[in-house]
Amino acid sequence: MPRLKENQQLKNRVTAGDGRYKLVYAINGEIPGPNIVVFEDQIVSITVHNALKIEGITIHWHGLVQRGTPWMDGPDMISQCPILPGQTFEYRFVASPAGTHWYHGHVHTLRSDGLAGAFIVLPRIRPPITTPSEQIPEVKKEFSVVIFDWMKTTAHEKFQARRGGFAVLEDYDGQCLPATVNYDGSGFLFQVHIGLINGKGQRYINDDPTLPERDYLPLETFSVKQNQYYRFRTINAGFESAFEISVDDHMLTIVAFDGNNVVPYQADIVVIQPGERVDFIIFTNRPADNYRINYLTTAIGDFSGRTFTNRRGTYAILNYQGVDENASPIVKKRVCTPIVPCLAIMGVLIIFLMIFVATHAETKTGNCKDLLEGYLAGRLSSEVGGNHVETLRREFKTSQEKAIRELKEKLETDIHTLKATRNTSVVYTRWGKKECPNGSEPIHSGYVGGSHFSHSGGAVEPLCLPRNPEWGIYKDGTKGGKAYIYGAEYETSDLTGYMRKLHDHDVPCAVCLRRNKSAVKMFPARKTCYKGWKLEYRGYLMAGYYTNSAGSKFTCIDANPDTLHGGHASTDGYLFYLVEAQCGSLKCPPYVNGRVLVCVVCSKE
Ligand SMILES: [Cu+2]
Repeated sequence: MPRLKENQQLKNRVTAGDGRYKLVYAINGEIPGPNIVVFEDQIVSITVHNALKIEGITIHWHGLVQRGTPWMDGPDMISQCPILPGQTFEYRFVASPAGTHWYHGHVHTLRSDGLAGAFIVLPRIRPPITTPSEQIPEVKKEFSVVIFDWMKTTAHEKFQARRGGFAVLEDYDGQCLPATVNYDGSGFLFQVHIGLINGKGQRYINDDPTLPERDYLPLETFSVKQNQYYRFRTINAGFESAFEISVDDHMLTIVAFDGNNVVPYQADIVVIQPGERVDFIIFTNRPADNYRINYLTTAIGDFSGRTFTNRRGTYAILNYQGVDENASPIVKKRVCTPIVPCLAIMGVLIIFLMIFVATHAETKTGNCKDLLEGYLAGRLSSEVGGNHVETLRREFKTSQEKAIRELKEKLETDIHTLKATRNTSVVYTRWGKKECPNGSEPIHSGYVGGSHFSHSGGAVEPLCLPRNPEWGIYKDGTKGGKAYIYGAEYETSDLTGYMRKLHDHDVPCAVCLRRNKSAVKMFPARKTCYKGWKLEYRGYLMAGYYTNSAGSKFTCIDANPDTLHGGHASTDGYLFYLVEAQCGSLKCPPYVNGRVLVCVVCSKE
C-alpha cells in the first residue's frame, strides 16, 4: 500500500503519529506546532489562546535570551502564571540570538505530547561555510526537523511512573517495556515506543526496519535536487531519549549545536539529546533515489544484559527529484564494525564512538518480572512501607548496578580489542633530534648522513644512519666505482640565538613509530597542523646551499635541535641551510622575500 501523502485534506485535522489514538496537545491542529522562522532582532508577537478545557499552559522560547523581557520566557510559576483555559496571552519579544531554537509548553509534560515546534532565527548576514575540504555555497533549502520520543501512553503517565520509580509501561504487544542502557552506561527507565519526525513515524515489528507494522502511514519526506546543499535544523523535543541521526550513503557536515555555529565537522552519525539542537548540511551528490534518514535511539540494551538487535526509532525519506517518493528507499546504512568504525559526534564534545553490531539477542522474557517486583515495591511503599519494601528496592538497585557494570566492562573490552587489532601505524624520521616525541615509539636513533655537497652526482636524500650498523660482504678502501656517504652538518652561522650555536654541528635523527595513525606528512611554511591532524614536531625547513653541486631534499629539522656529542668540526658533507622565500613566481604576499620558512610534521588517524 502506498504511503499516505501529507497534503491530503485531513492534514490539519489529524496527526498521523504512530497511527494510534492518543491524547495529544496540538497547536492550530498540528504536531509539531507551526514552524516559526524570523530574522534576528525582529520583534516577534505571538498570541497564544488556550483552548484546553481544564489545563493551564505557558510557552517557553527555548534558546532565546529574552534580554529585557524576562517575563516573556514562559516557565510557569517562575516568570508567569499559566494561561488558563479560555484565556489569551500575547508573547512579545526580540528574536535573538540567531540560531536553531524551539518553543514548547512549560506546564507539566505537555511538550512531550506534541506541544512544541521549531523556532528558527535567521542571521541577517550569512558568511559562507568553510570546511577543511570544501567551501559550502549558500544552501539550496533549509528543513526544520522536530523529533519526539513517542509513547502510546501520555507523557504524563510516563512521568508519574518515572516519579514513582517502579511503574511498568507496556509495549505495543503488551510486554513490559524494559529499562534501557545507552552507549555511555546511562539508562532510561523505559524503552521508548517509537520516534516521530515532524509528527510522523512508523512502528517496526521486532524493531526490524524491513518490517513496518502499518506501511500506509506517512513518513516525513524531504524533497531535494541533485548536487545541492541542504541544511537540516534538527530539534530533539523528546521526553528523555537521545537519538542518533544518520543519512544512508551521505555524510553529515555538522555546522551548529544548540543554536551556536561550530567549526564544521564531518561525521557519519550525530547524537542529539532531549532539548538539544543540531544543524547539519548534506550534499546530495548520490545517484537519484530515495534514501533513509535514520533517527534511532541510543539505547543498546536493557538492564538484564540483553543487547538489542535493532534500535528503536523511525525513519524519514530523502527524496531526490524525479524519484517517486513512495518507492521503497534503498538502504545503504554504513555498517559500523570494530575495523571500520563510524564517526559519531555528540554535543559540543567530539567523541569517537565505536558502534558495533550486536551479534546475539535473547528472547524478551525475565526482565518483566524484575520490573513488576519493583513496581510492587513502589506501590507498596506508599501504602505500607517497611523493611520488606526496602529489601525489594535494594535488590532492584543492585541488579541494575550489576547490569550497568557488566555492560561497561563489555564496552571497554570491545574498545580495547578494537584498538589492539587496528594495526595501522605510520613511521617517520624526526630530523635534528635524538628522541621521538611523546606518544610515539622510537625505532632507532642515529646520525644523519648523505652525499657530499660538492659532488654533482650525489644522492639527493638524507638518511638516518643507525648507531649500530651491520655489514654485508665488503672489502675496505675507497677505491673503485662507488657512491659515498658523509655525515651531515647544520649550516646556521647567519642566524642569531640558539640555532647559530649549532653551526657546523653534526645532525642526529630518530626514526619514530606512531600507532593508530594512517598518515604522516611534512607541511612546509606551517607551524600548526591542519584540522584533524596531530603535531609530531615543528621545525625549520632546510636544504642544500643553492649553488652547491649536489642536489638535496627539503627537510624539516626540529626547531629545538640536538647536536651529536663531539660532532662540532667543519668537516662538511651533507649540509642543511635554512630556506628563504624568493618572491616572483612565489606569491608575495603571503610569502615575504628573504624570510626563512618553518615546517611542521603532522599525523592523522
Ligand atoms: Cu526548553
